Amino acid sequence: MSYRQVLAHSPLAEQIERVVGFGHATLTRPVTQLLARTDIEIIHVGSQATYPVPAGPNVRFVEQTLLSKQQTGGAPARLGGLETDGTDDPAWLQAWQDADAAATAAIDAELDGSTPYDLAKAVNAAIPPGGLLFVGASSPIRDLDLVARPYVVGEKRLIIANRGLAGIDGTLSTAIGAALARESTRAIAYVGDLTFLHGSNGLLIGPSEPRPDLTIVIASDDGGSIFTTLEQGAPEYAASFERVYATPTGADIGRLCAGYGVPHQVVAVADVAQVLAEEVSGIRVVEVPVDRTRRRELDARISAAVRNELTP
Ligand SMILES: Cc1ncc(C[n+]2csc(CCOP(=O)(O)OP(=O)(O)O)c2C)c(N)n1
Ligand SMILES: [Mg+2]
Repeated sequence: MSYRQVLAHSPLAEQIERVVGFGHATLTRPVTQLLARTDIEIIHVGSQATYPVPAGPNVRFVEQTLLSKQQTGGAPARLGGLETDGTDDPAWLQAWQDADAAATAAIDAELDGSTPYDLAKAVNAAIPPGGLLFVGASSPIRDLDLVARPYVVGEKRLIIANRGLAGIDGTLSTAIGAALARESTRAIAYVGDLTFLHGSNGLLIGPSEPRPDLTIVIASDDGGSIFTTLEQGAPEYAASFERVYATPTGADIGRLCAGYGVPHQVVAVADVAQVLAEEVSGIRVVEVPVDRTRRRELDARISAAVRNELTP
């Protein structure tokens, strides 16, 4: 969903009067910036520990347990202001849905079928009802967040990630454990190359241990692409960027997989959908080369296109 682009570029954002938040929102800056505002009412189900910025006096924390009580039919609790007065204005929801549709179309028009966002779209579309998607930190989860299309409610896909402090460690082991617990031949782990390399020893599974059916999709750009989109990716730091932030490894992922006896193939973004539609037995690795050098420019183009589309 393009909500982060809509929040950043639509005049609708200025009309927000109240925010009700759940969970620990750390994924995108427009959301963090919204939660840092002090001129609107904010209700957060949780505490400062799950609030991504120091809460201002306009933030009210509500305990999760108060909500559960009401769901289970216990004594009606005052939910710290979560109640609404009167009926909702349907035009408000419609305006956001229209903005999302316009932004999504503008984003799609910037994608040429080979970008990391095209890969995220293919992964998103490959999860069938009942399937599992485990998403790695860094760019994959943000790319997916931007281009994922809503699924039909009730179809019960499980999409999970390790968040916490967004570590790239232990990701493969978590994904393998999750796939063991939720059997499906369409279990997919979608991770960056450094995330894969960091946790690659999770591929070492003893001969008498169970192995899940799991496809590990690697967005393979030889380094950390997320940093190209942040402050340190600015042209003035280019001289030290590769060594300090991108940290390319030159690792041969195919040979690494061979050492673990795990099948590996290199697949172009355009062919990912077809490969992910295959029935899978055991663990396999699908390495998808993507370009990180044009990512900063691509993100700038996407933002400009959405701004252009949503600015009256
Ligand atoms: C354990 C750990 N070490 C270091 C980091 C800092 N870090 C955040 S993103 C990232 C790069 C990840 O690269 P990759 O998995 O290839 O994803 P990309 O952004 O390239 O798609 C690093 C090193 C971290 N999050 N966790
Ligand atoms: Mg990478």
